[in-house]
Formats: sequence, structure tokens, C-alpha cells
Amino acid sequence: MAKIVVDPICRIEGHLRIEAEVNNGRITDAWSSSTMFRGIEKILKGRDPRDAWFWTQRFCGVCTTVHSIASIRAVEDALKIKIPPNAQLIRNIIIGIQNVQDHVIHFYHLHALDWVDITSGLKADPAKTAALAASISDWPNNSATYFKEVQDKIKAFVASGRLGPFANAYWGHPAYKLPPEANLMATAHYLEALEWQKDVIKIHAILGSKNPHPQTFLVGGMAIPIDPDSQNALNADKLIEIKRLLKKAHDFVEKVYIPDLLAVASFYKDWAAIGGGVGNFMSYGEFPDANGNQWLPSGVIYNKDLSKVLPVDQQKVAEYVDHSWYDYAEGKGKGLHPWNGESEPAYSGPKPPYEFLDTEARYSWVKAPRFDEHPMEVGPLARMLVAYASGHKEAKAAVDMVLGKLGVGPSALFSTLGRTAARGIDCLLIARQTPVWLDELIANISSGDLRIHANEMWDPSNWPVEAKGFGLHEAPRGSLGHWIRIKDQRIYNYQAVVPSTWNASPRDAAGQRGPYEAALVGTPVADPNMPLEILRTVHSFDPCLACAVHLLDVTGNQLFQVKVS
Ligand code: NFE
Ligand code: MG
Repeated sequence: MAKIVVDPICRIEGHLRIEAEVNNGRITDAWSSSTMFRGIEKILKGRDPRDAWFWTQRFCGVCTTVHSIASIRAVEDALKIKIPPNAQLIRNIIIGIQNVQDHVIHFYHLHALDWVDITSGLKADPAKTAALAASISDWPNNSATYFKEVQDKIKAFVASGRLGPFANAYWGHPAYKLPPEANLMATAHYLEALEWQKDVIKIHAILGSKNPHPQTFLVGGMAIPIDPDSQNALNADKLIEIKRLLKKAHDFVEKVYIPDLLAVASFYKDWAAIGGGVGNFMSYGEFPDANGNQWLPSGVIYNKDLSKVLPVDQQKVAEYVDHSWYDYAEGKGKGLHPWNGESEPAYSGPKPPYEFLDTEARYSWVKAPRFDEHPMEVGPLARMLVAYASGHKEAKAAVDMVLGKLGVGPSALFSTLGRTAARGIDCLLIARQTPVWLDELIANISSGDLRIHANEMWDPSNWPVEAKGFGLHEAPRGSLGHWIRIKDQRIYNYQAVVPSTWNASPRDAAGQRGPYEAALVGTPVADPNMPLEILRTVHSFDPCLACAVHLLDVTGNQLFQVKVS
């Protein structure tokens, strides 16, 4: 038996360590550990609830909007505030483009190199690459000249000895299966996606003044004035520019991301039987209309059973710390609902440098959230499964299209490949739908409705002495919840349970594995010195440990470690 340590997992946000036991070329057990603590939930206590979004937004710079959204929703829920339709639609557009940009960045810049061997692309024939690209998409850039230019650029990188973003990967690993032309095509689109994402996110700059971390969120609505006749407000020119950028976003997803995803996935169909995980899925639902009806449904699926979608009741969320470096006042073995949540750090792990964590004891800064005692996978796969099983028309059509093109059935969704494919489908659906919200916004403004903020509860003297609320959101990586208790106009308690807390969860009091841990069991590892397969499965979740723990590792300065014993 070999125990493998990968620390840190690269191409993610934050610090994640995986320890895995490998027997006969397969992982037989795994542990997911965050080696980073932050503590923003504690910083919030005693502050003005209307400022919470601004602090929580700093949980993370990747999902740059999501904690603002969850936070203002939590405060609005506590204070019973109904926001105007324009604010709802603007939030949907901000959330929509965040998801689309984030998924494309994940596919090309964080996950693709697990499947695409850039060095193999150096051997590709640019003309054949153009023919391959033309066979799957009419994207105009796909010419032999273009692919030759990209190949020359990579050759120059290699010749200079400065590989930049491509310096660190398991190049030449036998688990890479793409022919050179497919590798070159994907590499070209990696570079193109870098430019594209920079452009499309300008929508956040227009609606939110900047990105990352847009600045126009506001409890009760948005802080962006609407006035078709003013240069200093959301006017017709800006709406037209948003329309253009949304089209650009959608075109790339439809004509580059999805064709590339299908092309790459077709070489890795064996990964449709690997990386299934806990088999329970949860989505909070997202994109409310003016009446609060969600465009993507909420729901819970247990044991991969798509015949039943159960309702989400936030009261059933509880976090355990039996294997996490926190102390609860009442001791071990109990889960706390976030309204009563505590974040008292209590590090009991080994002093660095250490070889292994004591995984029988506490081993992570991530807590273990459970829904009705069950570990839940959250994220695009959960979202698409809940939508599919709920009969969501567009989701069903898109899922069936992808499964049909790959020649696999719905059971293939419960896998590493399924997770990666579902992210593409989620991205496609949202890229198609976001222009619809823009049109609704334009129609509403044209009808003369310029309201953007509900003022009546802004003044704290109108608030009850005590109030509590929750804000649920589907962030790119999945179900995000913020819970707030307000007392005497100040934050009495504040807890966030974020997507990567669900997915990167360690064991709970009952010893149940978290989703990364469960998904790794059964994953093959051809060469324990180059655990590419671990990266494939863990990356398929798109980890963000900055979010999940919400201080820095003040002792462990190690930058990279892959250890086999
Ligand atoms: Ni830091 Fe995040 C998203 C949140 S974490 S990226 O999406 O919330 O899972
Ligand atoms: Mg938390």
C-alpha cells in the first residue's frame, strides 16, 4: 500500500491537500484537507448588517460576486425586504456572466491541462488541426495559419525555457489520450479564452463599477442609478454594450467551449465510470424573477435516484467539526445549524514539516456540512441533475444533446466526466438565458420603471430588535448559503456554508466521507509519482478553498509536495 500526498493541489483557488491510499493501482481511501484558515465570519460580529456583503465578498477573488449576493439576500430575508424588478434582473445578469466566465476559466485554465498535453500539440499538423476544428464548429478563428501561429508561440515558450502557465504539469503522462491535433486545438482555445474572459466580464464593470468585486450591491436593491438620458447612470448605450458582450460570451460557449468539451470528452469516456462520489446532490435554485420564482429549480437528490427530487429545507443544514480544527462550546458529535454556528479555531494537527496528517483525528480547516445528516455534492452537476430530474425543458434538452453526442446514458453523469460535462451544460444554459434577463430589464426600463432600491427598511430604526435570515445562491461551484442573526441593529452571528465547504468536506461525526473523498475512492493511479488522475477528479469539482474556509497558514510555507511511502 502506498499513501500519496498531493499538497498543494495546483490550479485551484486556496490551499488543498489530498492524502490517498493506493492499492493495486487504485485509490482505496482518501482524505481532503484545507491547510488554510481565514476567519472572516468572526470579523463580521458586531458590524452593521448592511456592510456584511462588502466583507464577505472578500472571502474569495474567483467567485467575485457570490458572497455579496448571498449576503444581501440574507439581510433582506431577515428584514423582509422585497427588492424592485430592475434590481433583481441586474443581479441575475451579474450572476449569469459570473457563472459563464467562471466555467470557461475552469474548463480551459484550471482543468484542461489534466486532459490536454500541451507538449503533444507541438507535433500537430496545423492544417489537420484546422480540419478537425472545422468538423466540429464554424468558429471563424479556426484556420491553419492561426493554429500554426499558436504552435509557434508555444515552441518559443519551450525554447526560452519559460513555460509560464504551462510549467507545472505531468506532460507525457500515459493517461493523456488526445491526438496532437486535438491538443493543439485545445491549447489555442486556452489562449483565446484568456482574452475572451477579460472582455466579457466588463459587464461587471458596467453594472458593478469593477471586477473583481463589483461595488454596487446594496441591501434592498442595487446602487446603480437607471436613467436612459444620463451618462452617469445605466443608460441605453450601456445596455447595448452589455448586449454585445453577452452575445460574445454566448458565441464562445456555443462555438468553442461546448465543441471542445465534446471533442475532449469523446477520448475519455472511461472517466464516465470513475469519480462518482457521494451520490447525493443539492441545488438551492437560482435566478429569481420579479415574483421570486426561480429559473433553475432547487432540490435534493439522494443515491443517484433521478426519479425523486426532494425539497430543500435550510433548517436541515448543519456543520460538524469532529474532524475539523474547530471547537464547539457543546463539544463533539453534534452538528450546528448556521444560525447557531461557531467558528472557534482549535488547531491540533502536526507541526510542519510533517509527513502525514492524523486522519483518524482532526485534519482540515473545512467543516463538514450535512443536509439532514447526509453529505451532499453541490455544483453544476447537482444543478443540472436537479433541473433534469425536475423536467426543466432547456436543461433536459441540453443534457440529452451532450449525452447523445457522447453516446452515453444518464448514468455517465455520476462521474468525473459527468461533472465536467455538466459544467459545460450549465454554462451553455446560462449563456443562452442571460440575454433574456437583459431584454426584460430593457423592457421594464422602457415602460418607465426606473426603481432600483427599496428604501423603507434602510433606516435601522425601522428594524425589529432581533431578526434572523438566510440568503441562498447558486454560485459557479454550487450551493452557497449565508445565515445572519441581527440584534440591536448589529450582526450578532454570521455563518457562511459555501460550495467548496460541502464538496471539500472532511469526515463527519458518523465517519461519512465528503464528496472529494468519496469521489477519489476507486480512481486509478497509473504512476503514484505523477498522480494526474487525482487532479482530474478533484479538479472536476473546481475547488475553491479560499471560499471554503473563509488568516493564512502562518506556519506551513511549503509550496509543493508529492510524497509516496
Ligand atoms: Ni471562491 Fe466560491 C464559488 C463560493 S467556493 S469560488 O463558486 O461561494 O465554492
Ligand atoms: Mg463557514
